[in-house]
Amino acid sequence: MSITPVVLTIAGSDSGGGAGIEADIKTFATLGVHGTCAITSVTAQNTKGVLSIYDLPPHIISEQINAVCSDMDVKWAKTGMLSSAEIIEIVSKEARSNGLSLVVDPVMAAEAGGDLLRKDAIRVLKEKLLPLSKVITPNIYEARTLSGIDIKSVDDAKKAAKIMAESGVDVVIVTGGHLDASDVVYESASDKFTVIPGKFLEGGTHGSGCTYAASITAFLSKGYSIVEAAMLAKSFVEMSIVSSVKVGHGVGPVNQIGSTLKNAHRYETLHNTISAANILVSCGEFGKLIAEVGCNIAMGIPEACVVADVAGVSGRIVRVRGVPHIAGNVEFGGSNHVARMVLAAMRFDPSIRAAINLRYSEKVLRICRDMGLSISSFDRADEPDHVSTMDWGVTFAIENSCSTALKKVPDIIYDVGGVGKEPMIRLFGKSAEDVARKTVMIAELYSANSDIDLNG
Ligand code: PXL
Repeated sequence: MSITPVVLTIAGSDSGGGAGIEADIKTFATLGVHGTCAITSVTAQNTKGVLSIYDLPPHIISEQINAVCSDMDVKWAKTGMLSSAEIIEIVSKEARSNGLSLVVDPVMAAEAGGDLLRKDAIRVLKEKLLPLSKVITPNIYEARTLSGIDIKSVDDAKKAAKIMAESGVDVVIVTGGHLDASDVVYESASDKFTVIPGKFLEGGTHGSGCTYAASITAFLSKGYSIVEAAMLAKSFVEMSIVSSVKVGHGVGPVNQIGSTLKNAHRYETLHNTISAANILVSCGEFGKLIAEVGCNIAMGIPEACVVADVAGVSGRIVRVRGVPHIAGNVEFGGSNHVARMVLAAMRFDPSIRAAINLRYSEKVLRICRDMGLSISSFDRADEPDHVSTMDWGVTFAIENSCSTALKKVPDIIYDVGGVGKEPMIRLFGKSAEDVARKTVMIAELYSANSDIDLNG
């Protein structure tokens, strides 16, 4: 068993689940370290702002820190909201006595507004906590308060970092989310600056500062150097912003696990599609259902919105002397036509994530009907100019499949072709394996009922 680092966050709770302790613990879990916490204040908060704050008594904060540190081997800790001089004093004392290496996020205000640090506590923060800190991560407003420099450029951020380092902190990182998106890292021992460029991204930012400091703490606990940790933390925050969730009416919370989940979905989807392709080629009867243009089976990740989010067979499934063969590999972006059909179906029902195209015949349609599958169709003659046929055809067939406002994706959508266009049957389902299993049933019934062969 590998050793999981244990890290501690000493911070406030955000009832809205966006920032504070909640952001820190989600960050730690996503990055594979064990997160522990000492709660300093409870905030009643949502995406629109802070409604009220209740500070916990200092001895309870101290007992939480000692409970964790007396049992677990904690080296790195992170501080967030420390709202009063009294709290800063007790946290400084406990950090010192437990030998903690501190990453201090000098939190002063909430993203959506609301003071989180009393003005009279700033002096104590500078005098008691900063000298103990290994790393501090102020944004430009916090850096201005701590250094007296109004930051309008990277050069101003560098000047401010040097002034803040005079308090005894080893590394100052002025985060640039409110400037040009680049972070300035100042290592005081070597008097070295590193500027880490960034980009502004679409998405909610509530909790981005907490997530940044928590992720630096996690990376430092894993043994990365400070510049490596700062670069990794920056890209982690960027991914969390891109994946932010649309909840509430104010500033949307970042989503630390979004990108990890997307990767997990990609793995599951690829695996399912490979298994489906193998189910198909293990069925000899399936050869009879392969279209002239070949077949493809495709499946999208739950959040699919482009062809690259849909797995399919790069060279299609083809018939060689009557036997089905996988040509190419199952990969994301491997299918174009079937992927577009999947994307169109998912817009109506996100649970219908997979499809296959099959050789058209009246007999196959009849078997599908007898199996109780729902069927709809489109006519290429109705297709407007300058549209993707798959997108338009599937959308048309879904919209015309039932009269209710809530449209259901039919199991089967077919068209009888057009000039130079092969007629085709398309089967939809919740997963590629689901579609493959239904296809095998159709293929077996097709082979078993040669007497009702109309034109297939
Ligand atoms: O992002 C700073 C911050 C820290 N801690 C708590 C917060 C916030 C911002 O909203 O609520 C508890």
